[in-house]
Amino acid sequence: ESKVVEVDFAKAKHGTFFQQPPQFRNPWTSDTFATKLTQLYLPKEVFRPVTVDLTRFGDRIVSEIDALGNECENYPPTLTHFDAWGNRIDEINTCSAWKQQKAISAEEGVVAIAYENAYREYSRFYQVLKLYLYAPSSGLYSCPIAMTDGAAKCIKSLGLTQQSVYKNAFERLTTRDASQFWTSGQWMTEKGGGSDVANGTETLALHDGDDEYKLYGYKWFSSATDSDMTLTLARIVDNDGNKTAGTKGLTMFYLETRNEDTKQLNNINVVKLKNKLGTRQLPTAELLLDGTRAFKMSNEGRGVASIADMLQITRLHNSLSAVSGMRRSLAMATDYASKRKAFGNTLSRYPLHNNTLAELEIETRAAFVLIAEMARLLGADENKVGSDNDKMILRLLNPVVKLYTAKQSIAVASECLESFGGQGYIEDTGLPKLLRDAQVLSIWEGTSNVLSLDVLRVLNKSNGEALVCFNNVVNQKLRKALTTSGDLKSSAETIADGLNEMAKIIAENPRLLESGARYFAFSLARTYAAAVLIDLATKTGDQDIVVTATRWASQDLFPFLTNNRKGMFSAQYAKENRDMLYS
Ligand code: UCC
Ligand code: FAD
Repeated sequence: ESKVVEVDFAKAKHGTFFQQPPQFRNPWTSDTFATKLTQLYLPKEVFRPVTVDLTRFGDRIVSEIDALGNECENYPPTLTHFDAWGNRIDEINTCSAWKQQKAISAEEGVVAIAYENAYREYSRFYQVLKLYLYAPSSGLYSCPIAMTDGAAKCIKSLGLTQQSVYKNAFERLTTRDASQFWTSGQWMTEKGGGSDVANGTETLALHDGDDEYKLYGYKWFSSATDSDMTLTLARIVDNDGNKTAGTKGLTMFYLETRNEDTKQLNNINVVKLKNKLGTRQLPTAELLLDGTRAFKMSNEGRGVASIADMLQITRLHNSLSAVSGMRRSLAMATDYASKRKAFGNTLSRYPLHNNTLAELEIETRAAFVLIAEMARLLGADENKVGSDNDKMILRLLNPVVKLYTAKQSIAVASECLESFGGQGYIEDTGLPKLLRDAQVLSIWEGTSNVLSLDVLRVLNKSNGEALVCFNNVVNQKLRKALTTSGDLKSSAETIADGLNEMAKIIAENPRLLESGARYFAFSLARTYAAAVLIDLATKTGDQDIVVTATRWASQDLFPFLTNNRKGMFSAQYAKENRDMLYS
């Protein structure tokens, strides 16, 4: 007689094992490194109210905002060209979660904080922290927020906050009142070139009285096209039909996307929505401007130089988004490692797995240091408490930090996905979008190479003074460590020697920078982060920071020197490249 044996799959349809998913915790209180560093950067009387707000906001992100962010991913925007009666309407339809993100951004003051300036030179730091928590849960609403902040900064820099149309725009961009809040676009890229804007811009501006113009052109990439206004570039045509080529022919314009009374689009055709690898939450469109009413905002021919104020801000937002993406991916990966078992143990018990994650942790910490420094320097500059050195470093580090953090965020997101095994590749875990959305960060707002060339622009414009200033500032941060002993001292010596060698090589042969610009920028990013970490480690003696500093500084901090030794920036190498690639 056969015995009935109960086996696990006898009745179950899906097996009996269910993996505990990673848990998303308050991104502020769970981020021990960010909270520790913030206490070192902010005076106590500022830290206290800021951490109260960030703790509350962190809870709101977990309980409410993150789900809205996922909804934005799951319900991407669509475009309706015609209504039922054949009228051209070009309506961009966004989900309700996207609209709620707009209201949340206003209420939480993610732009306003910087302009209310309640904590003076620390206000930018506070704003950057808030955005750092918000970005990965914002469903890419962080993108319009970046451009909104950039537009407000532009209006302020040009001294226009009290004037005509700009007064209303500035108040709306920086308000906390959701019913009044406006977002801005940034329409720079045309088909002929997004990097070389000066030669790529075909859009023409015809004078229409006073500062008013009508714009005709085709904007090839315009994100968050549901924005209320935008800043853009165009070439003014004079009464004889003449226009100036290149940078000198470009002027910056302000325009509102809809007519205030009729709510009709401002002679803008939304030709199509882009079909993108990531950032699917975000309506990115091709736009035809067909007599769009606009106001000349910059002096004639100063378009690129004027919109650079916007770039300074949007590139900072890009950097903080990169770092927050790294932190979010890693937070999920470490939580998962403590739950997922393989070969009898949780992953967190395997030194090999931990080595992999710890490298990402060090990378993320160094990247956080870079954005903390950017926030500190920008706040100081805006409140006129920074030195001339600070101003120079702010300008130099802006492209450096953007390009470096963007690149690292892609690598970190990719490795974190792998740490989930197959689940990292599965859409409804929400993980793949972390990689998709990271990939854009090194493309928009200037690609890695174009930003490396911007670093050279800073050196050239300052006659090399920027590099001297950089070396001085870094050496200053190393001073204390150089008087101690042990790992921190030897790291400091390596950096000081490397900086000298790099400066000498460049002085002898500046042309090496033409092909070495990217590795040069990487070297600046790595050494700057190392110097700040070493400085903090020596000043505080905090073991966690000492370990971070020592590990960070033990990698190749000078890829420019390493690759120069290989002859990578030589004419011979360049010729071999051409033969290899295009033969
Ligand atoms: O991608 C975009 C939006 C994406 C969505 C928003 C995401 C926000 C982050 C979200 C996070 C989730 S908008 C498109 C962005 N496009 C770019 O970034 C363009 C990339 N290309 C460049 O950056 C190029 O280097 C150009 C366009 C700036 C090069 O133009 P030119 O005309 O060839 O450059 P010039 O002749 O060297 O510079 C003209 C003037 C000079 O000033 P003056 O005349 O006083 O000597 C430069 O010093 O502009 C000044 N200038 C700058 N000033 C040029 N770049 C800068 C700068 N970065 N800062 C200050
Ligand atoms: P190109 O300029 O053609 O560059 C191609 C490659 O050549 C790049 O790798 C670049 O690094 C390299 N390169 C170019 N010049 C040099 C050089 N001198 N030396 C070495 N390498 C070089 N733009 C807007 O204006 N507004 C927006 O809202 C906006 N939203 C976007 C949203 C998304 C999702 C994307 C993907 C792009 C968006 N862009 C937007 C456009 C973006 O800013 C441009 O794509 C970007 O600046 C690069 O320009 P390009 O595409 O013309 O590339």
